[in-house]
Amino acid sequence: KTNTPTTSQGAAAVGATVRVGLDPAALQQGIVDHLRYSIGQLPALATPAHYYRALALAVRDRLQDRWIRTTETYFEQERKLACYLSAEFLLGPHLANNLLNLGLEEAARGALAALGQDLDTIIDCEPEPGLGNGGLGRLAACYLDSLATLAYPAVGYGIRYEFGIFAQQIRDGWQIERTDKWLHAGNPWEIAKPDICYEVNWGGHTETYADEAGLQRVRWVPFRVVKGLAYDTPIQGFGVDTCNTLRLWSAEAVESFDFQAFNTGDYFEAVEAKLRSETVTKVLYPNDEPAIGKRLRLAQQYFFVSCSLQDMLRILDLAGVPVERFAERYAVQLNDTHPSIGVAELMRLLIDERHLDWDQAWAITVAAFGYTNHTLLPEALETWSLPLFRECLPRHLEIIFEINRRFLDQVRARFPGDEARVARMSLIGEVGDKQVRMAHLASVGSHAINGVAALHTDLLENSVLADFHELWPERFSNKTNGVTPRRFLALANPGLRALLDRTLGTDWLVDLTALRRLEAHIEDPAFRSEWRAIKHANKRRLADYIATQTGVELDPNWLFDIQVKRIHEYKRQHLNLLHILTLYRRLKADPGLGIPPRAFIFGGKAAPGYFLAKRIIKLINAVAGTINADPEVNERLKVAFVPNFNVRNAELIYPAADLSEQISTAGKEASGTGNMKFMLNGALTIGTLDGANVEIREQVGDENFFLFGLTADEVARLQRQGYRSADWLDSHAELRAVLDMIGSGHFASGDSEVFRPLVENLTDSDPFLVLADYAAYVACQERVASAWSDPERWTRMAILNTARCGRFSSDRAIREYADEIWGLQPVAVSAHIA
Ligand code: 6GP
Repeated sequence: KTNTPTTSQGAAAVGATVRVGLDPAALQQGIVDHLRYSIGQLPALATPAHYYRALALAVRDRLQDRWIRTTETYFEQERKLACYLSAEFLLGPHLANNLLNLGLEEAARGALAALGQDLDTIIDCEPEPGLGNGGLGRLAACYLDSLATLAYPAVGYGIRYEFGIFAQQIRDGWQIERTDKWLHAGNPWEIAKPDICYEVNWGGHTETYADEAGLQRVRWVPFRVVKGLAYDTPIQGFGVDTCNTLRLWSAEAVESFDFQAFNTGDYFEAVEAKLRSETVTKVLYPNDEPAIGKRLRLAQQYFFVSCSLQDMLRILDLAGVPVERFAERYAVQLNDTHPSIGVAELMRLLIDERHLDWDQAWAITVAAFGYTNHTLLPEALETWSLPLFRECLPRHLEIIFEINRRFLDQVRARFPGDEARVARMSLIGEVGDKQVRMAHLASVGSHAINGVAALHTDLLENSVLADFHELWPERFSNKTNGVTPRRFLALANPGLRALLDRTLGTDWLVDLTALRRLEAHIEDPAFRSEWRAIKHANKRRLADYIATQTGVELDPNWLFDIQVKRIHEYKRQHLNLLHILTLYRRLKADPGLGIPPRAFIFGGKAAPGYFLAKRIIKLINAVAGTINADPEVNERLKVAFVPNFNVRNAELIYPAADLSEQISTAGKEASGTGNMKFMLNGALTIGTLDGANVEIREQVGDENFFLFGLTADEVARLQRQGYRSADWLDSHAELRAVLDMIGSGHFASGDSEVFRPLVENLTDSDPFLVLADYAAYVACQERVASAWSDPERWTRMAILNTARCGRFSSDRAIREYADEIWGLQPVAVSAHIA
């Protein structure tokens, strides 16, 4: 494969050449036309934002034939389709990615230049579709990119949130949340499909009735009905004609319901009911763990899953395929438990609406669904209180009870007399208030269950889902995460891309293992110096961005030590801080201390209600304020917090890193994907044996990875024995001094209250064993410093990181899902119309 896409001429008409031509002149005409006919803007008054929309529309025109042809091909060829159900898709900006995938970058640059515009400025005008929180949502986006690039027939199904993840501002060191109005100026990438819409019930009760044949059936009489409307976004593969669909559902009130209220004259009640319906897709929940008991969250989950399953059934009907063959035509993947209500919903649709019998419906359901787990944190395992669930989804609760009854019979038959096991495995938790356990529903209803890194799958099989693994070992497998090299290398790091293209050719873009061939150049000093120059330029670019965002000036010659990810205790941004403060104290005591200058860069959002995470952000900023202003240390240490970490600035951050911080408590980070993005861009990792770090280290070699800390087993053992953080304090005077310094108000103008909860959390309980890993971490950072002092050695290690990251392509991961879970074959799409 090459990265030159075929020229597509959807319609044979001459006009189409102008409309969708890929040369700069045709593209320029497209931009001018859209500026005039779609946007209605005088060229003389057009701002870059207008040009952005005009270019986006012109690019969408050029996707359109491929998009339609892809849909048509899938329909004609009657092949299996993967349906990726996810409450989150953290896509990031589309424009640059689509230009790359269509091979249109140079044409766009030329067309805009002819119009007196600069492509990079135009690209920066795109508001980012941030329809996700972090790892799970971004993984879904990488998987869509790989599915299209590898020509797999696939649809992403999700929610068209009107407000995506909040925009983070830093004020006085604290995180402030601002609503993300990403749709404010319209969204040129989506196409509304108002004729693709479904009704979704909510609340009410069920009743039985006899059908024409006299059979007893169940009818759901809802309290409320909401309509779901499809909005489609093209997902263009790289260098191929495949252009898949991301279908997001938006909630709308059902007219007939308004009319009832209008007729009874209650105008305001009617309008309020309409507003209530439409709040379902208003906003993304900004937590990376469930918002306990939030009815609206359950409504969102059920809403998008029901629309998606009804859509699959409609398409099956259109194709004339009997519903009995559902699982031959669809592989439905549950991205964590958020869509797991789908198991009960498909059963309801098949039994109540299509009148299949239970056994047949169940066989179809289990054959169709697969479940990916993304976390072991107990607080992140979704449950719904039984009374709430019954009130919202009465029919589903009946179905879940019946699934459970049959399932527990199976458990009892297999493990007679083991009622403790039955209680542990039940879909209904009875500890305290009764709850529906969504991970159990997903596990029972899926033929395949997977974790997202080798260690995580192992822990899943031996802890959270151990009983299920014992019952059905064949259902379990590992699918280590991956990331797309198109966005996170080609787009994010144009300097490195050019070097790779020149050195290796371009096949690395679709076969990341080709980067192995870089190893042949590692002993070439000219190559290494080119490598360093690229990294230096990337660091300059990030330093400029940070200076404009925060006022902090960083020197690209310093070691860039970066931790970007959601702020969470288990990810241990505070362990990183303890190291910084250790250096700070050492420098204050001995200004001549020989440590290499380092810039510590942080970024990440905290869930708005996560008290300690928000204090960690405040502490990072407070430490930054003190250190950056102190001439005794600021020639060796600087600290910066990049506000509003998102996909766009991530693309500036990963390529600029020398050191990647992956320092979670072992056993807590399911995989991590940021770790892979850093590696791809030649950063070295300092990390624990957690998540995919384990596999990264295997790939790159022990000698090229800075390992420290307790293993998952050691963590578990310590916690079983009763971990006492005080033990670690007593044995370490430097640690004690650092904590005292934080507690004293040294970084808070003498205010000893603001960081007290953080310090007490560590000294009193330390649930994530920060203190236990502190000494090993500081020692490991000394090894980092000494490696850094030898630039040639460091560069060799950096090159090896890029060279050996092939396994972490989302292309590899998607092939594994397709082969081992979905039974999915690629389908070549050709946009040529004869
Ligand atoms: C995340 C995990 O925390 C991260 O380790 C993993 O790389 C990522 O999923 C993709 O698999 N989990 C979530 O974001 C989440 O919300 C429920 O889990």
